[in-house]
Amino acid sequence: MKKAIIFGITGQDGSHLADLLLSKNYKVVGVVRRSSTDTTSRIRHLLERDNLEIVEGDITDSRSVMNVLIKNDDVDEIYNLAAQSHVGTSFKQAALTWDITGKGCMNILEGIVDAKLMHTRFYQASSSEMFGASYDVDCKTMLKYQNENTKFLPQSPYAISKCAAHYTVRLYREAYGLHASAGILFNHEGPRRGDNFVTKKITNWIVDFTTWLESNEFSSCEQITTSDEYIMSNDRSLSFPKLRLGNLDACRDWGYAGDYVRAMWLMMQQDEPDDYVICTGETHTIKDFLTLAFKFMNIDDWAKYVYIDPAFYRPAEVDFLRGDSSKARSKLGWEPKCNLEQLVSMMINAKINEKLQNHARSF
Ligand code: NDP
Ligand code: GDR
Repeated sequence: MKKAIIFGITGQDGSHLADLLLSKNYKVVGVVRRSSTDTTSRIRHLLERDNLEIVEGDITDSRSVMNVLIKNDDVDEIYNLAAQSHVGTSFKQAALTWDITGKGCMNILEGIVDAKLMHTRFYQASSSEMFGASYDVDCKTMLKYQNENTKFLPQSPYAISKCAAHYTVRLYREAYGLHASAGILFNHEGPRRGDNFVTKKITNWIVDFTTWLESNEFSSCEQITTSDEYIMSNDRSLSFPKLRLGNLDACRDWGYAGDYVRAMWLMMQQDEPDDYVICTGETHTIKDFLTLAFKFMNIDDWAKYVYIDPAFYRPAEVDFLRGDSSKARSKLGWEPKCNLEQLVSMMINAKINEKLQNHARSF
């Protein structure tokens, strides 16, 4: 039986990766940091599994990382998915982001070398944010894209930390001969996405708004009106806050998280370590995402329900991301299965089901 350690198992990707590895009969050790409240909601369905062990640890604390490695010196694969992963937050907590997202990776790699786990394979969660303001242009189609050869021009403390971790992986691979790979993953979402990322914010809001309309027996949008920041009944006795968002013009290459953890695992099965771009190859603006999501409510004019809040603008933005995953497709045989329409519908339906279950539990 293979053994894997997942740093970041309580996160979106960590939970999907745990599902995948357990389905492949791995023994999984999940590292969870101490918190005053429970953070295991995304892996609750796995907690009773015999092959899953949860241990306490924090990647900013090299001693705690070392303890996990020494106790599991028969580990085959280590996945570092732990990070302060919110780009906007990284501008407000830059040093913390550096400690976790940048130095945390080095703590694990140092631990692997010090504990002499030279047989162990290592995966680092690198990010398309590392490209920042940079892209290449296909001279035939004139389309912009990023692949493994595109230079990095990071636009946030998060992206700078990810670049540092990415270069550390390359250095430790070359200097110590480690089987260390980095997946340069473009945005990937799903029902388990954190609530303050833009796709989850939009899909959650749509379900909450629909519930508000239904609970007040508004059968059509003609029975409501809007003010600057609120949606209201025509007599103004009832109100619901508009969807508050920042920059709607940025382009992102969005895929489904469940597809992307398959790529992580495939990288770990290769004879040689390497870096791979993982993406769909399609790009859409936040406005496109809004159009698709509001279609679910049969609303065309989403702009009436959105309030642009400067608080959600970032000091620097990544305007355009569209990946080229040709290398992963040819070398790993990987391709995404879920398109953007399916992703939007999956996220909205999951939120509706979650609400229904919570409602049923309250009776
Ligand atoms: P999440 O924010 O959902 O999960 C982050 C995980 O890291 C959580 O389990 C969190 O624990 C854990 N963590 C944070 N700080 C520490 C720490 N000091 N010690 C140990 N664990 C810690 O991120 P995702 O699952 O979306 O992303 C996984 C990784 O992939 C991240 O590194 C992210 O930066 C990267 N990435 C993500 C992309 C995406 O689109 N999702 C795209 C490209 C890269 P807790 O539950 O306690 O907060
Ligand atoms: P991103 O994802 O920064 O690409 O990082 P996010 O969903 O936060 O932002 C995407 C784009 O939407 C714009 N935006 C808003 N974003 C948020 N969060 N909230 C808003 O209200 C809002 N309004 C507009 C943003 O400005 C941005 O342009 C994600 C994370 O998972 C990273 O960890 C990962 O590395 C990258 O994807 C690839």
